[in-house]
This record gives sequence, structure tokens and C-alpha cells, in this order.
Amino acid sequence: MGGSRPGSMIAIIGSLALVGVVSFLLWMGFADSGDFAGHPMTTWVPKSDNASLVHGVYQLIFILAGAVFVGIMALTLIFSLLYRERPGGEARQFHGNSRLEVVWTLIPVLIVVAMAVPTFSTMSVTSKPAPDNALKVVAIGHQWWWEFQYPELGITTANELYLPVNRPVSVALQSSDVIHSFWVPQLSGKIDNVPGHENHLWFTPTEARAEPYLGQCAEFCGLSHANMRFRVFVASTGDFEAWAKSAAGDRTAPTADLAKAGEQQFVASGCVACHTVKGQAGAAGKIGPDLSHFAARTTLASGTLDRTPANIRKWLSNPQAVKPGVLMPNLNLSPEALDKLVAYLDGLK
Ligand code: HEC
Ligand SMILES: [Cu+2]
Repeated sequence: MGGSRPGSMIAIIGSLALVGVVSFLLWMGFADSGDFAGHPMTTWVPKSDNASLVHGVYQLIFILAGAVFVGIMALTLIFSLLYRERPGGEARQFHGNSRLEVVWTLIPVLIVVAMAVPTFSTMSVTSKPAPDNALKVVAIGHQWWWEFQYPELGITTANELYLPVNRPVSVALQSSDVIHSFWVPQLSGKIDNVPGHENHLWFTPTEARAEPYLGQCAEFCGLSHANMRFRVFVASTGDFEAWAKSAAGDRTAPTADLAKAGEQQFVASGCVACHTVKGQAGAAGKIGPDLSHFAARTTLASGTLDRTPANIRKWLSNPQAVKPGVLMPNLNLSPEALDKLVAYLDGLK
């Protein structure tokens, strides 16, 4: 070992430790910023009971894995410097070292146990049935949009889920076609929607806010998988009840002439075959989203566009151009038909 100086060793270890600590602090700073606009899909700023539990396990595993990483990198660097080839030097030859082998078997076992115990105890909480007072929601994955039903409230909506703050929600996950996966990083997830097999998850949102929590299908499901987004609005109990009352009722009937003509056009163009509008006779299609309260949503086509009159028009002119693979046909609508339909749809509060 001639030539090694304790001073250079300390320098190596010190700089590695510094790198480790600095990157950890940067990471924590990023996580703590809680900046919605910057990181809407982060799991590092959990906003539900179960998401916080999962985040706790994640942090523990992150710290352990980080310690293993820094330790192994440090040893690799130190050994390759300390025991590098030197002129005239020859490595001492020996075979086996029981104490060393016991140590390097025991340390990983302890690390794995330290990860496994909190993991399983957290899973035993999150996989319990939802509490009795939970709001029941059914989330059905369709290629490529989300249907949300509230069976106890008589509500069916699409792509935008409303929840009251501080009340558990029990989500039954279903699929109408292929496997999808329900994932709202700040609130819960991800659990697959499997055709013919109902899965369940539950969580209690803990923070009401104006910005929606963003969700995304997390299981590749075909051409527009990446466009299969959804939004979760967590509201105060009062605001949720007001929303639910309106969402459970019929559509707002059109009053203006153009919108009334749009209602007729909605039948004439065959939209009723695929879309339901509660309160419009004959509009009970089940293939596409329920449009009864379409104008109460902020986006359309599963978060692909903001729901503005110009975008509704763009969508109806050629859905395929907006969302590749989409299962709504291009109905080759005339400009006049578009005017009427946009006026009608934009009034469906
Ligand atoms: C063959 C069935 C079918 C027909 C006919 C049809 N649609 Fe659709 N529509 C769909 C499907 C499926 C979607 C969901 C598309 C997506 O987001 O992937 C959709 C989405 C929509 C949306 C967006 C809803 C939302 O909340 O995101 C609107 C608005 C709409 N359709 C209006 C119409 C109108 C108006 C007509 C008639 C001119 C019509 N549709 C005809 C199947 C159909
Ligand atoms: Cu998908």
C-alpha cells in the first residue's frame, strides 16, 4: 500500500459525501416547492392520505438506495485508486474471508427488511376496503377517454371528476375495451382498469384547490393513449354538493334560436346514436361521453383541448385531426351545421 496518503482518502470520501448531500437537498427542495404549474404530475407533493403513506415508503427507499449508491461509488473509487497497479507491486493472493462474506450478505438482507416492513404495512392500509362513509365512483376506461359515474347520485360525466375534500372516495375501476390504468400522481394510483374484472382503490383528498389534479391513463392502450388524460377537482363540501345537484339534473334546454336549431341538428347528424343528453328526447347513446353538462367541463376530448367554442368547432370539423385514432367519426358537417351544434353544445351547462 505504499504511496497512499490518508489525506487524499479523506478528500475522496469528503467530496463524494458532498455530492450525495447536495443532490439530496436539491431533490428535497424541488419536492417541497409544491409548485403546481411546474410539476403537476409529481408524486412528491401528495395531497391525499394514501398518497402520503405511499410517499413515506418511497422516501425511505429513496434514502436507502441513495446511501447504497453513494457507498458503492465511494468504495469503487477508493479501491481503484488505492489498489491500482504500481511498478514493482504485486497483489497479495488469498482465498476466502468468512467474516467479510457474512458482512456483505447481512447488510443487503437488513436493507431489504428495512424496505419490506414499511412496504407491507402500508399496503395493508391502502388495500383495505374503503371506509363506510366513502363516496362511490365508478371510473370506466374507454379508448381514449374516461367515463365517471356516481351510482348513488345518478351522475355520469367524462374526463373531469369532482370530489369533496376530506371525504374518502371509493373508486371502482372498469374498462369497456382494453386494459387502462387510473393514475392521479398527487392523489392515488396506479391501478389497472381490466375488462371483465373490477379493481378498487380508495383515498381521501386532503386539499381543496382551484387547480385540478391531473390524471393520466398509465397503461398503453392504443393510438391515443397519451391523449387519455383526466382532471380531478377537489372542492369544499358545499361546492361539491352544488356541482352534484346540477350534474344529476337534466341539461339546460336551449332558448336561443341557433341553439334550438343545434338540438335538431344533434338528432339529424346522428350524434344521438353515441351521446346521451339528459332531457333531450332520443339522445341516449352510450358509445361516447355523456354530454348533458358538457359546457360545465373545462376541457374536451380527454384534456386534449380547452373547451372553447372555437375548439368545439375544431373538434366537430374533424375529430381525427385533433386526436389520432379517435372513435368519433368525421361527420363532414357543413359550416351552418357546425354553427348550430356549437351553439347548442356550448349551452349544455
Ligand atoms: C360513432 C359514435 C359517435 C358519433 C356518431 C358522434 N360521436 Fe361524439 N364522440 C364519440 C366518442 C367515442 C368520443 C370520445 C372521443 C375521445 O375523447 O377520445 C366523442 C366525443 C365527443 C365530444 C367531446 C366530449 C368531451 O367531453 O370530451 C363532443 C362535444 C362530441 N363528441 C360531439 C358530437 C356531436 C355533436 C356529434 C354529431 C355531429 C357526435 N359527437 C357524433 C363518438 C361519437
Ligand atoms: Cu392508456
